[in-house]
Amino acid sequence: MHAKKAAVLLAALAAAGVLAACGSSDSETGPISGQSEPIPGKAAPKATITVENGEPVGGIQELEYAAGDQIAFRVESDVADEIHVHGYDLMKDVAAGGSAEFSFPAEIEGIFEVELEGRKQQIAEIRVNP
Ligand SMILES: [Cu+2]
Repeated sequence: MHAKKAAVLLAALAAAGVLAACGSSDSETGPISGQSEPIPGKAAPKATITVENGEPVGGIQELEYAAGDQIAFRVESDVADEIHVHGYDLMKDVAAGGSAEFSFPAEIEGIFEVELEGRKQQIAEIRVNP
């Protein structure tokens, strides 16, 4: 009787643990993918998104990659804001008249917004094809 009750309790705890772990640590995230150097010849040319008066010059920039590519772009902005890459959930501050650079592997497929978070202004769209 007691043993069975304990087993049920353990199962419940295990289930709760799985739920609690959701979102915090992703087991799919590779071990040392942090500062991966762009591979010469493989890396796409680095795009530059210029922001003037808080808006992307030439409209929302479309950046297209294949899964596994290195996504690399630079934002030059005349306004201070925080740049948010959706999907990959990367954030970087940019100062007025400053720039911010992003470089990360295209490991999530789909279409993702890049946004000036404070202004809720989309500046680019990243498309990662399978
Ligand atoms: Cu955002």
